[in-house]
Amino acid sequence: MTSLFDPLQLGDIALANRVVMAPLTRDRAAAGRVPYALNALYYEQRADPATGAGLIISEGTQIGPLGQGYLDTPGIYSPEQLAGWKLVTDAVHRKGGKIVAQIWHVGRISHTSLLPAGEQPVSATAKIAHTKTFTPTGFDPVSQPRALTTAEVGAVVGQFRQAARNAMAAGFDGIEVHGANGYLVEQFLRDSCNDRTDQYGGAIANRARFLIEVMTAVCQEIGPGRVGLRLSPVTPANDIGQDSTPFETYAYAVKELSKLGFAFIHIVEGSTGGPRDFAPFDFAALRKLWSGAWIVNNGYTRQMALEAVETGHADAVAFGKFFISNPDLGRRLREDLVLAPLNQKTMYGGGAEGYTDYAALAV
Ligand code: 8OZ
Repeated sequence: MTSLFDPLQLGDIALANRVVMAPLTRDRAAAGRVPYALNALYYEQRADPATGAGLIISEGTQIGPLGQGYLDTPGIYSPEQLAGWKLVTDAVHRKGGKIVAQIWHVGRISHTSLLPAGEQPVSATAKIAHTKTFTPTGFDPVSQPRALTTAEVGAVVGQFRQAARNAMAAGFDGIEVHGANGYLVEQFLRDSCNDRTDQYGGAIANRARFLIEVMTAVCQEIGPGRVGLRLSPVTPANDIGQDSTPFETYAYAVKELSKLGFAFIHIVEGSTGGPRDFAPFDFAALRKLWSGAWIVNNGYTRQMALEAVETGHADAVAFGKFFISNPDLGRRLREDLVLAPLNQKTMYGGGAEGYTDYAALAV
C-alpha cells in the first residue's frame, strides 16, 4: 500500500514524499513585484522534505503587468523578478527541496490602481465580477474589465510560454499553470462567464481552447515532464458562477490535455477554502480521464490525506493554511504531532510577522 510519506515521481521531478505545499498568495513581494530575502526564508523553512514538503508550489506569480490582481504579488516577467526568484529556488534546493512556480493571470479580478496607467483589467468578457480585491487603499471592488481581442488572446498564450521559460531560468523545477479559482483560464472555460463569439467562445471545445493552447505552449517550451495544472471544476471563487455542464466541460478539457502527457493535475475539490461538497461533481470519474499524477487539495486533514493516498484516490495531497502556521508540517503529519493554529490577520501583506515567525517543533 502506498503511503503519503512515500516518494513520488512527478513527471521528471522526483519527490521525497507526497506532502505538497499548496500555492498561497501572501502579498509580500518587494517594490517592482520582486521576491526578496524574506520570501526566500519563508520557502526555505518549508523546503526540507524530512520535515516540510515533498513539493512546494509557489504562490501565484503573474506572467505580466496585466496579470496582477492584488497588491504586492510577485511577477515572473522582469529580470529583477527572476533574480528574486533565484534567491527562493536556491534556498529551497539547498535544503534538498523541490519547487515549481505557479504562473498566473487574474483576468478580470483586478483593479486599475494595480495596473499600468490607463489600462483596465482584461478577460474573456467585458462583464464585471461582483467581488473585491486588495489594492493600495484597502479592499475594493474590482474594476470594469474589457474583453481581449482574438489577437490579444494569442499574445497572452505567449506570455504564459515566456513565464514558463523564465521559471526555468530562475531555477524552478517546473511550473503549475493557475487554471483555478475564477481567474483568466476559468473566465474562458466556463459559460457562466465567457460570452465570446470568436473561436474562444461558445461550444466547450472553443471555451477550452485558451487553456489547451496555454498548456501546449508551456509543454513545448520546458517539456511536459515539468508541467502541471491547477483546476477547480465547481469553485464559486471570485464570482465565476457555475458552468451549465461542469462535468462535460472539465472532462473535455482533461481528455484533451491527457494527450499532452504533462506531469500532474492539481484539483481543488469543492469550494476553494470552503465546503468540499459545495456542488455535486464526480472527481473520481474526472481522474479516470487523466494520464498523469493527480494531486488533491481543499480541507484535507491528516486522516483524510493518509486515506487519500492509501486508497489511491490521489497520488499526493496539497495543504495550504496548515503550511502557513506549520513550517514542519511534513514531520507533524508523519509523527501525528499537534498542529499550530493560523493567525488569519497576518495572511496577506506585511513582513515577517505571521510569515517567517511560525516555529518548527523542537527536535
Ligand atoms: C486568496 C487571496 C488572493 C488570491 C487564489 C491566488 O484563490 C488566489 C488568492 C487567494 O487562487
